[in-house]
Amino acid sequence: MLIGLVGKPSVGKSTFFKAATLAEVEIASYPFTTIKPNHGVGYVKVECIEKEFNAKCNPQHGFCLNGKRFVPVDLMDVAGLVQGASEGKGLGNKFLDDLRQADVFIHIVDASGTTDAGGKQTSGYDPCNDVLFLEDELNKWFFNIMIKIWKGFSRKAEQENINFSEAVAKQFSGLKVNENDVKDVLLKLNFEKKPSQWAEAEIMKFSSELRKHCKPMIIAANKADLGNAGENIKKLQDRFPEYMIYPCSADSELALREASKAQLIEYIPGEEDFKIVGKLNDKQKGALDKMKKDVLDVYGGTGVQEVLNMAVFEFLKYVAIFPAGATKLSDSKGNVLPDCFLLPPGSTALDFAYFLHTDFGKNFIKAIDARTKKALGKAYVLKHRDALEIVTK
Ligand SMILES: Nc1nc2c(ncn2[C@@H]2O[C@H](COP(=O)(O)OP(=O)(O)OP(=O)(O)O)[C@@H](O)[C@H]2O)c(=O)[nH]1
Ligand SMILES: [Mg+2]
Repeated sequence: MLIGLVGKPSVGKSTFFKAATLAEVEIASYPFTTIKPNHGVGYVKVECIEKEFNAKCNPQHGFCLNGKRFVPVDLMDVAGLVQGASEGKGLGNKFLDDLRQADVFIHIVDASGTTDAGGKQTSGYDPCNDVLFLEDELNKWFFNIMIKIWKGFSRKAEQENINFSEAVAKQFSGLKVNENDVKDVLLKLNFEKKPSQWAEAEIMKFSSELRKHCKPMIIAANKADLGNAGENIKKLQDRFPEYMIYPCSADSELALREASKAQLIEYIPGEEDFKIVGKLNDKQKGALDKMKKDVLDVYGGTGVQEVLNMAVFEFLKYVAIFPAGATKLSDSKGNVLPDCFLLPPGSTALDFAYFLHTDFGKNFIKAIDARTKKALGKAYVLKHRDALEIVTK
């Protein structure tokens, strides 16, 4: 699973990325601070199952704080996109290319309205424009890739009687397009003409729908700590009811995580409060008080963790699964509940076995629910926070 952070310049993509990963990346108030993409590991937060088993887990990936398990997800922060990027404006197509492998986008917008379309400082900018332009650019990006080869490609598929959805998926596999995505889109559009007869408008419609399907997007309304953000967030939510829109303050999350790393405060990402444990000077104390009053008390958290969780669990509907022996929770090295994995919705016990190891899949006999000790067949559909043992031949 790869989450791409996208948006126009200076909205706080790198700040969000740094807050989520604590990787050292450049952050600045001028546009195009980021040029080369940043890759890092962030975490989604899951209620750990350790308590139910009266145990203390030792995660081998991620970590567990106060019963909250943080499960790794890959994040990518790219250069800012500007209008016309698909035609080469700004930094052009290069970083659209960087986004090819993303499964989902978090579109970071500046909800405070203090950056213009090019990422320069301004006031009173309507963040609704950001949503419209980004959709447009992403759609054109898919369209430009399709249009180049469409005539020849569609004619060949028809002449040779090749399954069209499969052919499109193959051709665009670099964009993580799969056959079912194409089938769903074709069904939805229900065009009468054969693909080789489609006019540009139809190819555009098809490209846009496919983009929406393959690169779905949620919106992080960032800089929620600043002046007009509250009003703008409401405006965004009213104007775009089809989107999940969540307020956040990446800057606050970064400050809290850094203060926590420096052992000045105890803070669990995503919580609405923190505890002072170190010696703070007046400036640090003032900054933390302000954050508490302007962000945590208003929004119930900084929103960064919530946005990541929303993308993975509410939007993509992934489930977190703990491999766990029915009689023993630890692995061969004595690590208790060492792993927690994210699987796509609808995954079965057999999918989970294959996910763990091809041999587990091939030799699958049954799964056992570690809570109830009940046996589950290969078609069992995994539920969020299941704890399962796979029994093999
Ligand atoms: N007040 C406030 N400022 C923020 C927030 N997030 C980011 N900023 C500031 O916004 C400016 C731009 O942040 P970056 O993270 O560099 O933005 P970016 O989207 O990565 O920009 P490019 O790499 O140029 O596309 C910096 O001055 C940040 O400190 C926030 O939540 N609140
Ligand atoms: Mg950046």
